[in-house]
Amino acid sequence: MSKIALITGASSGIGEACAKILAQHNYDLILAARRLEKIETLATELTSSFGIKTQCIKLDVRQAEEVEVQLNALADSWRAIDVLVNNAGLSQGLDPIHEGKLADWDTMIDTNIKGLLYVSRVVSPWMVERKNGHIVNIGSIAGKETYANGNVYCATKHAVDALNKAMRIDLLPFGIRVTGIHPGAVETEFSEVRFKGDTERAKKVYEGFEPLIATDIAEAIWFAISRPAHVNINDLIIMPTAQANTSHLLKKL
Ligand code: NDP
Ligand code: 8X3
Repeated sequence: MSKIALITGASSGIGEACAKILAQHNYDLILAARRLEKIETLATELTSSFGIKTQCIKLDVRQAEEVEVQLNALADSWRAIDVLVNNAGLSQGLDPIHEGKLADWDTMIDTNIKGLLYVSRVVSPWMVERKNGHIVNIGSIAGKETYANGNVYCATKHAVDALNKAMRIDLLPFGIRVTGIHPGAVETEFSEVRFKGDTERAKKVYEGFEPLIATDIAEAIWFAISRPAHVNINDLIIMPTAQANTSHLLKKL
């Protein structure tokens, strides 16, 4: 029987790359994101290339009730989720704390922390009942360090890091594995979203060095979930070779 994975934020970047790698390994996939047409296109491609089954859910992880209703609408056979990848997340703005925009702060907190919690609150009891499952939380190097003007984004990813550790304790009696994946700079739609569609500014973030690509992170996720059942990868920090930490990035411009 094929395994089942639920990936949030599967419409681009790391989530999309993760869907592709799991499909190659014969996972049936529940793909969730706000941009339904994107995940539907991806699902069609993966179904025809790999013969897997897919479910697409138009989901805004910030909406607690929507998360509960949409996920609970899954048929019993789809609730047997083996892997949950809590990937949906974003940054908004890059302002010093005294100039930060409340709306940006709310969006990041609601998506990166509360969204991850809402999804986990529905899915983890299904794993507990089956005494089986693996939760992969996408944190960030921003969850291990802070950097200038990263303030609230860093705080949300520090929260993910804390939740990752806390989930591992609470879910220990049920044999559920919990892994934190913490990337440095990955070239995705991330900077375009952070700079609200300013593509020129976003492009500059990745100029002068070789950033990670989404597949680099998807491969690390696959490594973690494909370990034997007695092995848990607690935490992986994955950086471009050109990036030592959040403030030391070697650019050759
Ligand atoms: P992308 O912008 O390419 O992808 C983000 C994904 O999150 C999209 O699929 C988007 O889907 C989804 N998403 C955003 N908000 C919501 C929401 N409210 N409800 C549901 N889905 C949502 O960026 P990445 O692939 O880079 O980001 C994936 C994760 O990796 C994030 O958690 C990010 O913080 C983290 N990360 C990224 C790094 C980077 O340098 N790129 C480095 C470290 C961590 P849609 O818009 O369709 O809803
Ligand atoms: C994304 C990486 O350094 O822009 O989480 O915060 S960083």
